Amino acid sequence: LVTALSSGALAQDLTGKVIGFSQIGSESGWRAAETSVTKLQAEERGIDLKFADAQQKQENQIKAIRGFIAQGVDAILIAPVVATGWDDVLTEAKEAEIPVILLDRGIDAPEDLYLTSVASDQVLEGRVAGEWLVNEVAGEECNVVELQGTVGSSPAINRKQGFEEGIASAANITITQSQTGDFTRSKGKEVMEAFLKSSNGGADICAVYAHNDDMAVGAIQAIKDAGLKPGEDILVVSIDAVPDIFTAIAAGEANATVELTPNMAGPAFDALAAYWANGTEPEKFIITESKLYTAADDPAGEYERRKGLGY
Ligand code: GYE
Repeated sequence: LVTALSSGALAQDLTGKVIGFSQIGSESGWRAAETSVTKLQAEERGIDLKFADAQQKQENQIKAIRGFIAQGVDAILIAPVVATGWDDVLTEAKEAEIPVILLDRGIDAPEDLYLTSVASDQVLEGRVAGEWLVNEVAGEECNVVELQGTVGSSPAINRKQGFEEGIASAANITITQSQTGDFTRSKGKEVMEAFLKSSNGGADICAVYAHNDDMAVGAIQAIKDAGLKPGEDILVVSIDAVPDIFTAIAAGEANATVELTPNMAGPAFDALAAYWANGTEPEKFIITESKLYTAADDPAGEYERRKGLGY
């Protein structure tokens, strides 16, 4: 089960190590998958994982991290909800000589405050989505509405930038509306409803670009409720590659997604094992793959494969 997600090398035995994990919350299917895969990866190595769910609030994350420091854990994993405001607490961890590894989101802080960061290249993800759309519409006029992720989070900032880069060469494509849907299905639906209302019932929208699949799934529902066909009347492109988007792709209701692995913890634990074994400093940024999937990539099979991987 887990080995299929691992890098290939055998997982190191880290029995006796206590590692704190400050998770953002459970805003999306991808987030839930990351949580379960992290727990499996810890178990596989004998790690005692202390899990803290911050319910989307940075203040809760900071509290949890201070708690881990007070407990004297051996290392701390943090999925940072927003990019700024981490310097003080990370300095405290550094002074306590507890290595910190960032998972899936980046921060604006001096690089010596964390050992490494395991994440996807979020600008690239946006660019891949944008380039897909450029090819798909092949010169036709296309108005795009954008559902952004959590305000101030690195994936929202970077996926916006990347998409803009991806469509920069296409004068026929214009982003007409852009708003946050906070990475959730319910907000994605709500914001899409507003977009549809202010765009002639959706007649003026050619595509929706969502910073994650969950918001895309919400948008698909809103498009159907408005009497239009998602995937045809309005193209749908998003990021994550969670099982539910493959269901939508298989049904012709979504068109493309960019995958990011929920196994960010495996490489993080491997980096810690090497660091503890012989002081090996990992690369500052461990970058996971960003692969595009469309209806041509066996969506039903991809759905099943993920269900077997701990999603
Ligand atoms: O794409 C989204 C989640 O931080 C990269 O957070 C992650 C993003 C992921 O809620 O679904």
